Amino acid sequence: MDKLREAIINNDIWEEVKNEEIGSRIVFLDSIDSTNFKAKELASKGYQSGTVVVADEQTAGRGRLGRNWYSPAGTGLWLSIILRPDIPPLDSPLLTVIASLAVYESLLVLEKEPAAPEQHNNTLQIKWPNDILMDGKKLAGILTELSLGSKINYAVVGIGINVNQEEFPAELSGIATSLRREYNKEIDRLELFKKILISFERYYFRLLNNDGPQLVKEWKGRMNIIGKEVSIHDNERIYQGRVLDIAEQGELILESGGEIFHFWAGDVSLRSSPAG
Ligand code: BT5
Repeated sequence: MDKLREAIINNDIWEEVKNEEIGSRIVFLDSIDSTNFKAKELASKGYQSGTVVVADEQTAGRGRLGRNWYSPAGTGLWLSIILRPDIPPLDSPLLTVIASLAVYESLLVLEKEPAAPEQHNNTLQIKWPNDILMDGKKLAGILTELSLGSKINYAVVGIGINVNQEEFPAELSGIATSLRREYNKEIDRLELFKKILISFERYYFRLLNNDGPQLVKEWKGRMNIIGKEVSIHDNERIYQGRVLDIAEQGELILESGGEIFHFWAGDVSLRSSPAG
C-alpha cells in the first residue's frame, strides 16, 4: 500500500508532526474531483479548523478562475486545509502568503539533501501571488477560497505540488516541472506532507499572532520581482509597468503610465522573458 495513504488511514501522522491544529483531522481519498470542493463541503458541515483533505488523484483539480489543475494519481500532493482564522477578511490574501512560505520552506529542506544532480540550478522562487517555481517552471500552485460573512466563516487553502511526475502533457511541458524531474529521484510524498503540515502551522500561528507584515516581508524576500518591468493580466485587462513593491496585505503595487495600481490577484509575466 502507498505509504501516504497507509499513514493517514492508520492515523500515524498526528502523533509524528506534534501540531496543535493543522492536521488534527486528515481525510484521505483515492480519487476526488477536487480537494478544495470536498474541503468546502466538509467545512460547511462544520468540520474543525485544521482538517486536511488529501487525494491521491483529482479528476477536476482547479486553479484560479476555474482553470484546470493537472493532478494525476500517485504522483503529487493534492491537499486542502480548512481554516477558521480570526483575522479581518481584508487580511485573507495572507493565507496564500503563509501557504507559499510553508511550501517553499518544506521544499528548501529537500534541496539541502544530498544527491541533487549538478545539471540543475534548483533555484526555488515564489512567484506572486500563488506559485512556487523551480528554475522558472511551476512546481506548485495555491488556491485559497473563502466563505465570507462580516467575518471569515471558513477558508480553504488548496495546495498542489508536483512530486513524482516524470512527464507532463504537451500543453504543460514547457511551463511545469516536478521534484522528480528536478532532482532525478523519487521523492517521499509522506515526508513532504508532514513537513508541510509542520511548517504551515508555524506560519499560520504567526499570522494569528499579528505577524502579517513580517510574513509579507519574508514572502517578498523569496521573490525576484521588485523593480521589474512586467505585464499583469487582470480582469481581461493587461497592465504594463514597473513593480514598485509588495505591500502589507500582499498586494502588488505597479507604476504604469504615471499611475499607481494595486493588485491582489492577476497573472504576472516579466516583459523581457515571458515565463511562468
Ligand atoms: C494555481 O492556479 O496555480 C492553483 C493550483 C491549486 C491546485 C490545488 S491541488 C489541491 C487543491 N484542489 C484543487 O482543486 N486545487 C488545489 P493558477 O495560478 O490559476 O494556475 C493554473 C494554471 O497552471 C493552468 O492554467 C495551467 O497552465 C497550469 N497548470 C495546471 N496544472 C499544473 C500542474 N500540475 N503543474 C504546473 N502547472 C499546472
